[in-house]
Amino acid sequence: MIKVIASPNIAFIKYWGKKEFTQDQDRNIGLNPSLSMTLSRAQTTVTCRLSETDHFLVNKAPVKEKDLIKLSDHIQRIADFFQLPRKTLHIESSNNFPTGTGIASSASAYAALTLAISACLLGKERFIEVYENRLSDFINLARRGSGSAARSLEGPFVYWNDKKTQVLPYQWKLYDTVLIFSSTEKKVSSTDGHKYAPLSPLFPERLQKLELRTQKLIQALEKQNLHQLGPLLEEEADEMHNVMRSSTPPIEYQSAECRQFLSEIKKQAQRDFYYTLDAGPNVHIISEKPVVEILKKIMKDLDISAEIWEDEQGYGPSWEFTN
Ligand code: 2P0
Repeated sequence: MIKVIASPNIAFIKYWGKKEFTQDQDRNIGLNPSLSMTLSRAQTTVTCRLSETDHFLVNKAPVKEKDLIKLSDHIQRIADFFQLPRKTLHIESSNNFPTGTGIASSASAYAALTLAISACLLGKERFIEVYENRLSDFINLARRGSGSAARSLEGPFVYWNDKKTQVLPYQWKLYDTVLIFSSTEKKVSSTDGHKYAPLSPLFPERLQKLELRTQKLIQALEKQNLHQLGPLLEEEADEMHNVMRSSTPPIEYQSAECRQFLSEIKKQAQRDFYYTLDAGPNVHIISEKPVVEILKKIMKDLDISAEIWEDEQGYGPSWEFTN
């Protein structure tokens, strides 16, 4: 049996809008390069072993129909890639963080699932050989399961362009404090959102601007300059949400409380924390020091509340074989 632990990542430059594809190997490639920070405290744990029949559990419950099809396809994809027979597997996946809440569970899930399924099909020796020499094979397989998973196999700062990822050579301890304003599942899935994004009139201009924004953001990471990084994070998150709002059909992921919180912190001229957002109403606050007490005070003054998840940068998955 193998046990794999992987963490989600928070995108600083977003993957929102993907290339059309005809072959599965070209699935889930962004229309622009993206860049993220891998987290560490939020974790998906996947165990996998050979079994007489397929048996899949997510957070201790049988997997839902649509996820079952996706997972079965992923096992077949991995078997095909390594030219191995598709075996039946017992897989259990669980998250230590609230699922479907804007902490990207599909990234950590498909990063962990890809490694765990591959280990079961390949066997220990071949798995280690591929992991050490051709990690990009696993990264590309994870990406075909869910695009953002390509950025969760390494850390902390991962640049993803087309079929390649690159870990940026910078060490900078950053916190991500997530304000979970809503834990209900989003009405429009990310996969549908990606399809609608290029239909926004803002999208062509966004693609033009992104290269410069990404360069500046990389410079900020290199210099460890939070006040250079922060405004770029916020510009990028706002732009993605404006693309969502103006796509066809339009999508509004932010809630009233989320907007209230954002407009309050935008008023503050001097701050040592900055926001970014995923495809949801929850706010990710990036800082160099813990800021949870400051955030609680702001929410108290606004008379709003949120569940808080405190996270920080991480270095990618860990795994162990057990008997
Ligand atoms: C990102 N998101 O870069 C962006 C920002 C959400 C907002 O990647 O269809 O779950 O599985 O490839 O990876 C969410 O999209 O979509 C996402 P699929 P995924 O993190």
